[in-house]
Amino acid sequence: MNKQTKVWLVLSIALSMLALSSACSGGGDQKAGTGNTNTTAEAGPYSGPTGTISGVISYNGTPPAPKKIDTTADPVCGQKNPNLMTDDAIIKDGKVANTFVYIKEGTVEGGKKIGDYSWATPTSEVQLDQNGCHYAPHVLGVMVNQKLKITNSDATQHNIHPTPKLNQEWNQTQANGAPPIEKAFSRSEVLIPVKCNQHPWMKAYIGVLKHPLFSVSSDTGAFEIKGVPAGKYTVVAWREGGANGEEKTMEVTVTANGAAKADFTFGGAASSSTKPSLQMMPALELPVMKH
Ligand SMILES: [Cu+2]
Repeated sequence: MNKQTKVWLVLSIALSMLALSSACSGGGDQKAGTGNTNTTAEAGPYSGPTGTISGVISYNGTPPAPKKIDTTADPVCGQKNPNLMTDDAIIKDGKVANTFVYIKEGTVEGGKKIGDYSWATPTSEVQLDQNGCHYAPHVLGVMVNQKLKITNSDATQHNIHPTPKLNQEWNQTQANGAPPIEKAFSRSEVLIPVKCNQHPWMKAYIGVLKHPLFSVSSDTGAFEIKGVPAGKYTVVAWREGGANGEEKTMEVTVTANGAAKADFTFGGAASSSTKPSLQMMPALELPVMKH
């Protein structure tokens, strides 16, 4: 048979396997990419020993260069920030800023799941500023129901528009001099893209979690997550890139008062996931189904 027929054959087998597997799992699996732990049993607040997870986010190879943004659509932006650059890849000396690192799931010493514990909503708010027609910070984390305070430091109007999949979508205009907008997200979701309806280049990402075990890498690529219950976890590092960002995963063990290391590297061979998926179909290995 010719190549095209082969591709279609493999594709249709893969599709029927997919249909089978979702029938087996009962369709209740929502964990893909959300960090949702779907808690069923509450273990209350955690009070045992903790440690830290820290590391550095590196980039292997030549990173994409920032590009100058054309701000002619709004002269106020150009006046305040004449050299506005894209901030999807802030990579300096091979170290990656704005990577969202978080504990996705895992087991606390003693056997309970991390998602079974409850965490108090911080009374402090997290700020998202619009300054120079640019969101600052570019990537941030909040806890479920924690207050997000959005400010406008520009002499122009912005329109903040998060586009979540699990939370309520909204968009709101914030004029020059308008008071802060206060919002919160009621469900965990990693991550929610935020855009500005006035300035198409403005983008931010908000990670929403039920626990405080997350961090964003700084300009040196460094991050630290404090107060992690002793246990064994899946730690995810997410950075902007492609349609939905890029993710790296690592199993990390945290001991009482211990300092666990988790260094992540993006770039290089990691770019293989950007190939069109159909191109990879003929080489697809069919999984063995377990029922
Ligand atoms: Cu704007």
